[in-house]
Amino acid sequence: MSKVIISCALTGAVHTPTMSPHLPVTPDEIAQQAIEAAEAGASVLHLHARDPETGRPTPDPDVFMQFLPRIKQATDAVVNITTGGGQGMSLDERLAAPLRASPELCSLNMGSMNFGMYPMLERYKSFRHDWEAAHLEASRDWIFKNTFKDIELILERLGKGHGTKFEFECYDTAHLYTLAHFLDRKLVTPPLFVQSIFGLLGGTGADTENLLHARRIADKLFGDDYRWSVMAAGKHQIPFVTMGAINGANVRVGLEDSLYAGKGRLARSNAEQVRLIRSILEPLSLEVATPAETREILALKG
Ligand code: KMH
Ligand code: ZN
Repeated sequence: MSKVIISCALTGAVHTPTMSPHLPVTPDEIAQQAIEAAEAGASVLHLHARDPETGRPTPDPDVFMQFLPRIKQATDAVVNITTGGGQGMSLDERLAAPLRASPELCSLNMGSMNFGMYPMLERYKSFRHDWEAAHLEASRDWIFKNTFKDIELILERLGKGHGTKFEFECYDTAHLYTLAHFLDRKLVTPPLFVQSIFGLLGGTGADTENLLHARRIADKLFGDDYRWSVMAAGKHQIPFVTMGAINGANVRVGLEDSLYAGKGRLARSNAEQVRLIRSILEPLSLEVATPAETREILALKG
């Protein structure tokens, strides 16, 4: 059996500083936690940036550049920069940091969708920063825009232009068919790194049937031409990535996807979640891929 790639999504653009004191937001915190996550066994580090003062998601490439070189210098892990960015960011803004950094890997979201963060409002009485409640509330009327034209532009500018490969974010079976469309048109090159996402409001639900269905449809559409990975939101994270791994998937953890490391217990760091999933995978005889093995499995530019 092929080794399991552990991706770690460090901070994202969904959770806010009030929700956890352990969410890394400053460049120092992001660099430190990324390095620890790599030491714990994550061979892919998926990165967003935050305004250092307020913790608000930012697309500013200068902020990315405050932590990317430090991570690259201290680890051999594959850097994966978001092209999804965050709520309210234009496509040009979303692409600014990836185009500047020219990473081996970037996320690429395979369809436009609702992305519901507002239910989290009910869990908190007050917030440390003004932007936090507004950010969650605004998701009621936000469309996460990833049109065919947007996807093509990202493939053209980053894929063709920089040799970057992609973590194809598939929030539903429909997104697998969209990816197959781009494969038919030869705009993407195998092996495809397909990330199946479960449990986000607006995407497919965290039901085992959906996980198995995603696997069946991906097998049918891509055969040997894809490497599968699973991530799930909140309390579904560890159960779903474990089920995914047992069914042949790679795994993604990290505070972008869940703030927890057990029922009601906030993860103290991203590395804690990496260690947690490792402690589940290894007794199942699922070996963890090194960065070099990950580069080979995904055929990255290195
Ligand atoms: N936030 C996740 C559900 C991106 O950054 O482009 C997926 C993600 C998307 O990481
Ligand atoms: Zn992300």
